[in-house]
Amino acid sequence: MAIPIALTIAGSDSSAGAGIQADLKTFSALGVYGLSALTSIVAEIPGKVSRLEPVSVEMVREQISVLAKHFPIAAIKTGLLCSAAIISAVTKSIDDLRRRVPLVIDPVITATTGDSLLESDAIEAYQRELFPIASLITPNLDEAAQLLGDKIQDRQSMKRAGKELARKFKTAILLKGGHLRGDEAIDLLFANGKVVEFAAPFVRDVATHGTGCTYSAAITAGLAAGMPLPDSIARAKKFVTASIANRLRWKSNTGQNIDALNHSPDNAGTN
Ligand code: PXL
Repeated sequence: MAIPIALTIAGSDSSAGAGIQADLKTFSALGVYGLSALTSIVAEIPGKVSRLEPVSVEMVREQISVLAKHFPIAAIKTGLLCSAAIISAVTKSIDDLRRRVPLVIDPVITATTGDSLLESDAIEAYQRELFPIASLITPNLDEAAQLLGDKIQDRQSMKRAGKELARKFKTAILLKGGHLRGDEAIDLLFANGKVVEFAAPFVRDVATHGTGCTYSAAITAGLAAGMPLPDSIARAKKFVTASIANRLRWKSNTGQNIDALNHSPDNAGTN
C-alpha cells in the first residue's frame, strides 16, 4: 500500500513547535506524507511572537492549486489562516478536493502566548465560508468562547457550547477542554447528535506551544489513512499527550529553560 498523503494549509512557526513544522513532523511520525501550503511566516520563539507576515493570496492559491492537480491527497487540515482574504482564497481553492476528502479545521485565533494571530474580520469569514465545508472543527475553550460570545467555565457549559457549534455549522466539533485545568484534559466530540469523551492525564507546568496544531494534524493523519473519526481522535490524543510528557528540554543562550513538544514516532504507540 502506498503511503497516504495529507495537506496542511497553515503558517510557519520559526521555533518549529507549532504551525506547518508541527504538522509535517506529526504526519511523518504517523506514517503519512505531508504536503504544505504556507499562509504566513511567524518569527517567534517559545513565549514570544515577534513578527508575522502573511503570504500573498495569489501565492496561497498557487501552492494549493499545483498540489491538488498533482498529488492524490487523502485529507486536508487548516491551521493559521491570518486574514479574511486568505480564508476566502483557501475555501475556493479546496472546493473540489474537500468534496472527496475530509477537511479538519483548527480555528487558530490566538497563540499560546495570547498574541492575536488573526485579523478581526477573519472570524466572520471563517464562520461564513470555511466552517460550513468542514468535516471537523477543533476549537479550544477560548476559541469556542470567541465564536459563541459566551464564557465556558465548566463541563456543563462545554456541553452546551459544543452542541451549539455543531448545530450552527452542521459539522462535527471537537471541543478541547485542556484549558479547564483539572487532573484530566477532557475533550468532547459532538458528531451525529452524540457526545463522545476523550480523556488523558493533564500534564502540569509545561511551557510548550503547538499542542493544538499537533493534535489536529494527528487527527488528519488518521483520516488520511482511512481511520474512522473517533479512532483518529483517540490515537491523536495519545500522541499529543506523549509529545508533551516526553518533551524536549534545553537551556537558552541566556540560561532560561526551553521546552518543546517531541514529535517523535515513538509517541505514536503501537497503532
Ligand atoms: O499554536 C498556534 C499557532 C499556529 N500556527 C502558527 C503559530 C502558532 C503559535 O505560535 O506560530 C504558525
